[in-house]
Amino acid sequence: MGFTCGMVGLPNAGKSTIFNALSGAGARVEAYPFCTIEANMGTVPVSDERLDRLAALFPEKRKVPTHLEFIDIAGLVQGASEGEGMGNQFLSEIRSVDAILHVVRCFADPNVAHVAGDVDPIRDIEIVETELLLKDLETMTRVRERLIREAKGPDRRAPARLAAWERLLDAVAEGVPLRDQEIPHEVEDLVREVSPLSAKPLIYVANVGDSGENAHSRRVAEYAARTGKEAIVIRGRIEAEIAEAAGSEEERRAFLTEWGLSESGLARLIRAGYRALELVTFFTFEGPEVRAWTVREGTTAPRAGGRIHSDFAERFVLAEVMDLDELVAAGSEQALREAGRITRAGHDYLVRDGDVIHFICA
Ligand SMILES: Nc1nc2c(ncn2[C@@H]2O[C@H](COP(=O)(O)OP(=O)(O)OP(=O)(O)O)[C@@H](O)[C@H]2O)c(=O)[nH]1
Ligand SMILES: [Mg+2]
Repeated sequence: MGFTCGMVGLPNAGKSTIFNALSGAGARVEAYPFCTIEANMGTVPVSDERLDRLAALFPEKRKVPTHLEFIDIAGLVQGASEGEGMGNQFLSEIRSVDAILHVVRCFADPNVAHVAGDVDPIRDIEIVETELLLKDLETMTRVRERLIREAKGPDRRAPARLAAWERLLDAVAEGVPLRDQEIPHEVEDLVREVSPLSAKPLIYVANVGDSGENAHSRRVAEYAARTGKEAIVIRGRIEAEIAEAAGSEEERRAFLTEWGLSESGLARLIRAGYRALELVTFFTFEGPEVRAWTVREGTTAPRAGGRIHSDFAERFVLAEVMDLDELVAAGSEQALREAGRITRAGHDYLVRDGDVIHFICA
């Protein structure tokens, strides 16, 4: 099970460009709208200096990073929820993603057409968000019909479910995304099952072009802050060019420095994705691999073990948990053990970001 971020935005916002930068997958980038017709999928290894430090203790082992998946979806236009543009098809493609990256055009370039005429990020955000809400409205209205039928049946809880659902639906109709609504417990499972688009965590990606932060991207940042979200500024084209040109990690760093960038926007984007999805990373050094893994915050030790091997969840006995910094400082597992700094954790232990875990199974 991976975690997937779906990229949405108007045509020519730079979704495929940023996707290319992320994945080096070489998705087609063109200066005319609707260049992306089929969704591109890419798996992006997440570089993490903690994994590097841990791997340095085990030079004989292979280093395996964790990864995030990205889906580059065709551009959305006004009326998409009714099938305009590439319409419904890609709205169904984002149904299955865990988080939405909303790429917003913040660069002016006369050579790159803008479907709405000029650069106006807030208007663009509102167009896209309206389409997502309209799609939810449609899906949720269908579910409401089912709930109406159920409310006439023998299930005594059904009328309360219907009432709760209708309250959510009414608010969506007024433009309130589900992520900003309190979800009544009667319909929590239903929201999970239906997975409405406006319930998914969302990050804005301001694509600023070559010269960095500008007035447009500042408006996006303000808008994001007002609505309790994050906005990441990315120089899409430069990052994509660097990703393509750099043969190695060192070369990539050198290019970034040359452009006056201390860190790639993509690294910041991945971290924002982790925050939005409330993900944590833990590490293992079983067998021939030193490895990073990703789970949701609040995952118990046996379930985290189940990520490695489905058996681990059932056969779980205990987890030996080490603090990565302490392990690196001690220099070896043995030294840490002698210092009495390995914690034995049971079934209820919730994995924390940065834990190094040795699973002991029956
Ligand atoms: N000047 C400039 N152009 C860019 C930048 N990012 C992307 N572009 C250009 O904008 C055009 C559209 O970029 P894409 O990445 O294909 O846009 P998209 O959002 O995937 O578009 P659709 O697939 O049609 O929805 C291409 O010509 C890109 O080279 C940028 O940072 N600066
Ligand atoms: Mg595209």
